[in-house]
Amino acid sequence: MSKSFKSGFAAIVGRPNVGKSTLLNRVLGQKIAIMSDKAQTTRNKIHGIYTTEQEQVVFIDTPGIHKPKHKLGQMMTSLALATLNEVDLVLFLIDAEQGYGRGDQFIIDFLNKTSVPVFLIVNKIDKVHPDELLPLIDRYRQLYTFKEIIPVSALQGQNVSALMEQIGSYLPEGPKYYPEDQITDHPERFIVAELIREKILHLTRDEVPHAIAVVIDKMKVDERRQLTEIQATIMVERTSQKGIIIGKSGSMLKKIGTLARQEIEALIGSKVFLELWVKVDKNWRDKEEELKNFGYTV
Ligand code: GDP
Ligand code: MG
Ligand code: K
Repeated sequence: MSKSFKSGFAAIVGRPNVGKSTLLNRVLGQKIAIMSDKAQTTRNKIHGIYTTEQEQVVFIDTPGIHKPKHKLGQMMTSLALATLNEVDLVLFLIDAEQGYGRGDQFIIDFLNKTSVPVFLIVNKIDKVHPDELLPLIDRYRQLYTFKEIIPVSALQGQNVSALMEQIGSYLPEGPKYYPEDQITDHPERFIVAELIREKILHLTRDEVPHAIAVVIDKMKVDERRQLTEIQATIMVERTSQKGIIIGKSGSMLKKIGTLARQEIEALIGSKVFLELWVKVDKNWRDKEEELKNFGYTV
């Protein structure tokens, strides 16, 4: 019997130059080194997708968690907070040599507003004497209750496989969001899924919990008809939720589709043919125990 597949989203946060990109490169291999330079997204930016036989981790960046520099700062901050509440795990990276800095407090204030499990990743251990690690870790421990504290060297690779193992143990059961050979995402694809999800959450208010996922099954440009064909599946865990999302004679699904399509068209600058499916998958987010362990109220 094979174990069930686990998957989830991990946000990587930390001050500039602590080694976030280096860690991702290390975890994902060379291929990720050149990331798409496509338009900046207002929300999450996928950095990379790590897939093994048993699990898939989607690493995302949360832009708003850096100290706001511009007028949009406030909005970005609340978006980042929303993001952090939706991921399965936060990896908070620090630089063992630099130690504590003011930027860290900004991030910790953020973390204090969420209930998501957070790992403290003490990076660049190759640059310090082991004796220096404990006092540093103690300092951070006083500021926040981390689920795990893992010293690594992203550059040299020490302890990175142990980190991946720990990440795996915190992932809920879930689907393979992306094909195993895909290590990065078209930003558009991700935003499209997010836009659809946003419409659902908005239109159904509290009737449908956050335990839904939108998976883009197909996104293809039809040159001849000059439009983009998109097929997406909305995954819910109960039949009753499916009913709410479809609505009377399909009215809710139609509303979701129309609103999402308008925004997607504006985003990608092309006409869109959007087909939405709703699928009940009991295993999807069937992990109340785990969520409770993490401090969520279900
Ligand atoms: P980011 O801004 O957080 O994405 O940081 P980067 O990944 O760009 O790393 C900033 C600098 O720190 C680069 O020069 C990296 O080579 C260096 N760096 C990252 N991780 C390590 C590490 O584990 N050990 C050492 N010695 N240097 C590192
Ligand atoms: Mg970077
Ligand atoms: K970054």
